[in-house]
Amino acid sequence: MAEGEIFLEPRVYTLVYVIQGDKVLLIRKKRGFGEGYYNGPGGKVRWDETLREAAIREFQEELCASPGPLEWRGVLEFYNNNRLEMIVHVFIAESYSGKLCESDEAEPHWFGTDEIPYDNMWRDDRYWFPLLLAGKRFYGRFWFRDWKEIIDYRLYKLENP
Ligand code: 6U4
Repeated sequence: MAEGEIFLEPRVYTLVYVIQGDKVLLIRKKRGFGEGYYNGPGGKVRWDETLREAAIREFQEELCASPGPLEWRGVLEFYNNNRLEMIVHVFIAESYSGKLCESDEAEPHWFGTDEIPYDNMWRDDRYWFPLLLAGKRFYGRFWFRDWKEIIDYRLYKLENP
């Protein structure tokens, strides 16, 4: 098979964090992958939409409201049992419009930036979230075993040239 014909299974996802002063908006996932964990709103990017369109759509589906202008902050690759499974683009917004709701998928919660609930988040978040809060851009690769423990990771800060 020619290289260009290889079909890649990993899917592309988005995550959006609204940061207002020293508060961050997280959701508690009520169902699906990562159920019970706090995370940003987000989900799978469809083939007919851009990353930003997907990030806005998922935010709206999960929280009823719409995010303000999105700033791209980083990309994360997640490997499970040595297979690349997810490529996740992380955005922040300083504002949102509309009224936040609880949906079937998610429950919104605000947290102080010094009280991020890492023990109830994906294991990788404790590594890269501080970079997000510090205003950095980043590229991270995380190798999970059975989606539970992290067996290795690399995290790079992306600096302006
Ligand atoms: P549907 O059922 O189609 O609405 P889908 O669009 O597949 O859901 P969902 O909710 O399964 O999306 O997406 C998973 C979300 O979890 C994405 O936003 C990416 C995020 N995610 C996955 N692994 C993560 C990890 N290790 N750390 C993290 N976020 C992760 O912080």
